Amino acid sequence: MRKTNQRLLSIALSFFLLGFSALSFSNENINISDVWISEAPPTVSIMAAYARLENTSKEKQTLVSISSTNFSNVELHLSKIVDGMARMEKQQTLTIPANDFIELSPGTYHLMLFNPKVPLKAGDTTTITFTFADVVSTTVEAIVKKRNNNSHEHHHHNH
Ligand SMILES: [Cu+2]
Repeated sequence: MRKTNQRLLSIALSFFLLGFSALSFSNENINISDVWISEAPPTVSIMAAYARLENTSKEKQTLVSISSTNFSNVELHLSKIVDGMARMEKQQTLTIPANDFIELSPGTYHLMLFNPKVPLKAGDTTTITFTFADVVSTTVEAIVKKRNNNSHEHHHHNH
């Protein structure tokens, strides 16, 4: 598990794009930064979002739910290549080891945002609330950006 996380982390880092605006929030346990939503055509009902989740505490922290007032629901997914095919699996929780971080980024962990109430285009912002077990919920601002790499798109994804 640990090894898998390390590999995913390095994949995540290789996708990491510099220059995100510093939209961040921290409490004593969790620091959430670089929260962004990939711009999608207005007809698309699912958007993908990414963030850096850092655990600054001495205990592991587990993300148990995510929500956004602008979307009907939010899921955490993990993209994987299975038999040469890109697939994603819904994750119920995500545990960040003590003093470690997990990057949600194209090709690995990501958030899927369903049914936007207000359409979002590049430059718009909305809020996303992250709830960790035993920690007060954290609401952060997310900015919509154009995706500037060629990783697989999410609108082929069926739910
Ligand atoms: Cu997904």
